[in-house]
Amino acid sequence: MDTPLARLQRDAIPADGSFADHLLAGLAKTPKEIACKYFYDQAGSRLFDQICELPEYYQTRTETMLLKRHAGEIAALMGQGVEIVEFGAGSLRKVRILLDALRTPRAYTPLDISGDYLAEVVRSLASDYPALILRPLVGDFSAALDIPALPDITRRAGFFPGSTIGNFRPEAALALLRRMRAGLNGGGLLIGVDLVKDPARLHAAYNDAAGITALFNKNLLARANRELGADFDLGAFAHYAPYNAGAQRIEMYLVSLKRQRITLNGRPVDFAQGEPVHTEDSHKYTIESFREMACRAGFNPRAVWTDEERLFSIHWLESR
Ligand code: AVI
Repeated sequence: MDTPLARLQRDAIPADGSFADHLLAGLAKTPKEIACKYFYDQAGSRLFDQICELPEYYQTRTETMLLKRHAGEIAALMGQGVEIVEFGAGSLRKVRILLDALRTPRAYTPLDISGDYLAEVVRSLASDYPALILRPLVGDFSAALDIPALPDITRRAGFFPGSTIGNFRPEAALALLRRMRAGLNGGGLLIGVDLVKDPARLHAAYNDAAGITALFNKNLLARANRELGADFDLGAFAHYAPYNAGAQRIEMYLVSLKRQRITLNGRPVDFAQGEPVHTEDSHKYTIESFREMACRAGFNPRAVWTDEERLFSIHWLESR
């Protein structure tokens, strides 16, 4: 029998038409922008999975290696009989490493905006971990994270891998960490954070030779064509992803290669030649700058694990 999906917040699921409204509002701004959460429809999620396998995209394999290498230590810090709350639930492979190392976790609560995705996650875990309480929650972690306690489970540990924290501006990242801390009821947080490094290495990770990141970026326009009957010519926009060393972040844009007018939901939108549309930021931290932000969010940073090249880090933060 399928595990029922509960909603964490009322209105957690975006209303139909919200992509159209947000797109029109974002393209009416100067400079133009499209929120990065719209990358992840089915096609975009598939492209993101391909990104994670790219030779240039060191993040996923480094984080996975670190989780495997330190799984025993992480399990000891999380403790027996814990409920793991995963924010985003996008990385089943990663949570399985934790579940296997913990041996006796009591419950797994994946929180995700996509009910379809959650249903799939739960189906695939239920048979492999029959004793585990699975409690999928449809929710938006940009809203309050008031997660009800499960009967008889007192320990909670958060899991937020993949350096998704980097896709939030520093003030929003701080607010998110604070909300997570509140939602964990005194439990700790295991979080993956991509590190500041040679700009050439960062540049390559977002400008791969196979052009998959470009397709991922342009999927925003392809999605508008599919869902909203827009008429974007994907060949008339360029993927542009420079590293801004001052702000320590990759910035992603779609740049209009010519003066053009497109039609979106029956409305015209004009682009000048060379006009950028901002689509994503991916902030990088030093171990120290991230620990400092975690302190400001009310955590005590404890263990941190990194690889020999210091490409990526995983932090265990305890609630203060
Ligand atoms: C999901 N997030 C952490 C990815 C990143 O690296 O910022 C999204 C991504 N954008 C382009 N490549 C990957």
